[in-house]
Amino acid sequence: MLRSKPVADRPDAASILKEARKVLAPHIGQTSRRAFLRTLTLGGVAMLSGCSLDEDDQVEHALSMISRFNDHVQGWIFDRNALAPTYSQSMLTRPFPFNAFYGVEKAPAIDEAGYTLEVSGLVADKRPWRLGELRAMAQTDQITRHICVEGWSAIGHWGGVRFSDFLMRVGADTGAKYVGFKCADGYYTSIDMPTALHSQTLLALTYDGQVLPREYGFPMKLRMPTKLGYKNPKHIQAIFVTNSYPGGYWEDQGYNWFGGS
Ligand SMILES: Nc1nc2c(c(=O)[nH]1)N[C@H]1C(S)=C(S)[C@@H](COP(=O)(O)O)O[C@H]1N2
Ligand SMILES: [Mo]
Repeated sequence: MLRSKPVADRPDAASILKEARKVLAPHIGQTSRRAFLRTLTLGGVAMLSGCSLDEDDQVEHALSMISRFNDHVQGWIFDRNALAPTYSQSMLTRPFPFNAFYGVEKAPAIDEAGYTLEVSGLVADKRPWRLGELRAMAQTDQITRHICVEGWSAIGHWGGVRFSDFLMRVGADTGAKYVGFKCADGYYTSIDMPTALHSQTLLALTYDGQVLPREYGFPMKLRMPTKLGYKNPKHIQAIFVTNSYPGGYWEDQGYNWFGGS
């Protein structure tokens, strides 16, 4: 049996609760979120997870269980027909902020001539795509708010192909659980199928009416106003449909997987 660590080494109650609140924070209703997080106690964390919280790894385990639980709750209350707010042109944030796990000078410079988008997994048509073929599909655009967990948000204008149109075109199994993304900079993430099919989920090819600039994800990014910033992959190279949980760059480091905003 594991022996408890000396009391001094144990994670303290305040930091466990702080972490638990962080894990639970990406939740939908603002009001219920505040009320729930305010009343969250150590006993509550232990009860949600069935862990006694007297070892670091138990705390980790508890938090990851809460996060998985939170994914289910968010998936369950996600409404495919509820639209995220849209804004007018005059409300655009200028300049739109850049963010990545590296500085802007390191953003990958992708050459359009050599670029193809790979499509794999549970799809009927695995043929790679050229950018021109995506530009030839019906285009739509939207002005929505991007919210980053690092504490900033910005209103931006993205245009491109409705992702549900793309999934239909490649004959995706829309009964599958996940759509995963691999990016040119090594970033990766994955989303739930209901969000993939949401009408505001765009395979974005433009920013503010221009070809998507390098720093915002050329040649394409997935733009979802219903999800936090880290769920929106830039520089997409490969898209796959799967029933095996693909995780993500930040998600594998403890960020909540569903990541609703
Ligand atoms: N390929 C890739 N996509 C990414 C990231 C990244 O580092 N690499 N960072 C994510 C995070 S945390 C944010 S907030 C947004 C930032 O997008 P922006 O540069 O258009 O503001 O991209 C997301 N998608
Ligand atoms: Mo972010």
